Amino acid sequence: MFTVFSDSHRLHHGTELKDGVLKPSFEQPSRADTVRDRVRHVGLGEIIAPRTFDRACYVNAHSERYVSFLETAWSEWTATGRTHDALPLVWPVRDLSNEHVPAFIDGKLGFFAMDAGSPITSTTWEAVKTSADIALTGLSLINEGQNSAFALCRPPGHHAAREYMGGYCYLNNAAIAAQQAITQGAKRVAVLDVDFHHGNGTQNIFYDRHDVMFVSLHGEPSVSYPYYSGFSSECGAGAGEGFNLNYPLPKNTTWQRYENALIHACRKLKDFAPELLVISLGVDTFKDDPISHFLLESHDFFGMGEIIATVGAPTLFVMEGGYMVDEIGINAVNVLHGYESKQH
Ligand code: OKP
Ligand code: ZN
Repeated sequence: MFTVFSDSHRLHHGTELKDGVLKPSFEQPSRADTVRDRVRHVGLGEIIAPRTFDRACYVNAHSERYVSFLETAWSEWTATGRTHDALPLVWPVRDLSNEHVPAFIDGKLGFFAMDAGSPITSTTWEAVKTSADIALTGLSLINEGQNSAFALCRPPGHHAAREYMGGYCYLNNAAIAAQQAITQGAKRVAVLDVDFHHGNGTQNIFYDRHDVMFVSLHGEPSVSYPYYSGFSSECGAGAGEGFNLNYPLPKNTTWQRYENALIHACRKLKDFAPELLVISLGVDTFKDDPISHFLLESHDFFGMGEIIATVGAPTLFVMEGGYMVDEIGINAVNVLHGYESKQH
């Protein structure tokens, strides 16, 4: 399997509030390098650089005004004399107005963000754009005849919705690739999200769509980030009703329980018969992940890949979360090896 990777991810490294103190984010540059090193070490396949894509590919999944915000946020922030990471501090919750986009950057930051977890620095946009291009390049490989590809994206994307960033995410790499496949003529595309956290952004982008099915396994929102989405009652809207499927699972979920849910999810996906399957591949379901609450072991990730293969569709793996432990490389590549073990 080809891996698409770029050193440009290192252009993004920011801060986050931890227990009320601003510290380096859990979402560190070393993450992607650790996974790349593992890909090399086991000889998964060639590692190639991303191609560049038109801005229109991002605007297909996000709104024009949101992409413009991401492009200019840093210069608007520094024009006010500030030099540290741009972070939102106020949000238009419930009865406050969502009608007017503020003109001032501090208002825009809250308007276009779900939390303070996605800092913007001078070089964030360059890294973000390249991360989306990595996913789009992975899709191109599949269009050119590969059965699967690994888009080693960083920063991740699945919390980024049509009009907001959050949870370390800016552009939704998986959604941009899924939408690009539809734009190119695919009739049915599915996104399966196995990151510990609910992919609220991907759900948001495709919620009213019947051509893109979204399925997610994640920590129960009542006790796990992002707290306000990922409930099993969220089934899609309008024409999209029945094409959004959530599997919230309790804290301390082990492989046995996870496997049952995943087999169920993959049967639903197989029934949908997608022409392309996009996997939001977070490996923060690992037992030692510092911000998550499942108990998967490294070898369980091989089983995850085997089950994903039962959907029987060309598969684009898009890297999402997985933090701070060396095993993220082993775990991500175990999924890919598990998948490949079922191909002939
Ligand atoms: C991104 B991805 C932990 C705070 C959690 C945001 C988590 C984003 C996860 N103390 N903040 O889905 O892995
Ligand atoms: Zn996650």
